[in-house]
Amino acid sequence: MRAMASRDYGFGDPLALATAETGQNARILLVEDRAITADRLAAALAPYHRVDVEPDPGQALQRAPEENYDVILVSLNLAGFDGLRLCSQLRSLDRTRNAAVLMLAEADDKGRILRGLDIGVHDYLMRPVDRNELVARVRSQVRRKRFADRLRDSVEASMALAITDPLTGLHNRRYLDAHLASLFADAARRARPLSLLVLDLDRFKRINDTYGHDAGDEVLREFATRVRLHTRGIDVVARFGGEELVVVVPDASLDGARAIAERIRERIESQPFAVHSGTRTVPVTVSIGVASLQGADAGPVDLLKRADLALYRAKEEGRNRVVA
Ligand code: GH3
Ligand code: MG
Ligand code: MG
Ligand code: MG
Repeated sequence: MRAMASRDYGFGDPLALATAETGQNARILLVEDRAITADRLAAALAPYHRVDVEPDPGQALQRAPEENYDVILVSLNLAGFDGLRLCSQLRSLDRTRNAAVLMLAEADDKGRILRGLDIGVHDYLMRPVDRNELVARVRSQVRRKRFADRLRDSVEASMALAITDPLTGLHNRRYLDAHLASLFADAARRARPLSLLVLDLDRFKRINDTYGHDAGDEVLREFATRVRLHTRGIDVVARFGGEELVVVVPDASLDGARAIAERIRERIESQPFAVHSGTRTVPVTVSIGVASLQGADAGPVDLLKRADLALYRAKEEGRNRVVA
């Protein structure tokens, strides 16, 4: 049975926001195998929420991770099944652990109620369930859950910001520093090669001086796009400094990495970069230093140092080239 709430208001609708604020219009799963009770509880919640009823605990466990419920009400007294076990599974599954779980209990369930609260079940209701109390307790859980969802979203967003370069959208140096060591350890453990490219635009200062700083920014963004286009998903591309990128290439030998670097160098040189919103183009070239993991390397810092030395030689030898 599915009882629909009043109206399905669109996102951004002030009325929808108002109902969200008051902890209403939530998605609720009621796991109850007594049909009369299930109907009565669903009817009490239906004016405010979207309610699904599921009498079978096995089905409930399959359904819950797919449907993203806000609140799951679980009867502790299902025929031949301990509802507490379902509560515990819902609390531990990745896809359901953010839902609020409430137990429907009877007077002699005191022990299981305490165990339930102990494993993180949010609240409980005693039978016979009072309609007003049901509505109030569900609303308070919806409010708490929405607050927790918002908090989690904003924490995730600021974590993403902390490791992203705002101009290019690439990973920043902080991310590279944090991940290079683990990529290094991973390669050593699997006895696989690991290579690193340091890319630095040639005479970039001149581009800034000639076309302006904004045009320089446009060139940097396009530089990042092209490098990403010519690397794989598992390669880590990071903005290391001003006009300097680092690419970490797992599983690539020195020869393989040199070939990747040469392809990137060629893709930068062959197609002039659009600046001033596409009204003119600028020729750009890049120099690239390449180094690969060697038994003698003490750590990622050595690898970076060798790639940087190779880059220095590429500049010395006339720029627009790859040195490995
Ligand atoms: P080389 O071939 O030796 O690398 O010469 P270069 O001019 O590229 O090297 P240099 O390191 O002297 O200049 C790098 C310039 O990059 C200087 C700095 O103003 C510019 N730069 C650094 N970050 C940014 C940025 O975010 N935007 C723009 N537009 N320019 C930047
Ligand atoms: Mg420089
Ligand atoms: Mg440069
Ligand atoms: Mg530089």
